[in-house]
Amino acid sequence: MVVVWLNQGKGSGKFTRGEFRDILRSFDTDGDGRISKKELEQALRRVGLRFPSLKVWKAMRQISPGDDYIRSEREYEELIQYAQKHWGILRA
Ligand SMILES: [Ca+2]
Repeated sequence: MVVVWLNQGKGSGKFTRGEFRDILRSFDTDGDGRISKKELEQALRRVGLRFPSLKVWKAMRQISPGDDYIRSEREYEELIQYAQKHWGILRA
């Protein structure tokens, strides 16, 4: 599955919202159902974004201030919207 989304991403450089969500899920490497800052950083690096740690810091400051995790459905949704607006990796 990971190979599939990487190939899709390489074609256009962009993902659908559903694909991006799958990417996030696949980077929940410790399987605790939450995306930590470190896991998110690895995901962004893997899709080829520059300065992933800075991007994660800025995103988390807005989405979940004072917390190190994306954990609720609302936060997932906000992260996807944030990625669409700021990172240019999602199809419109
Ligand atoms: Ca996790």
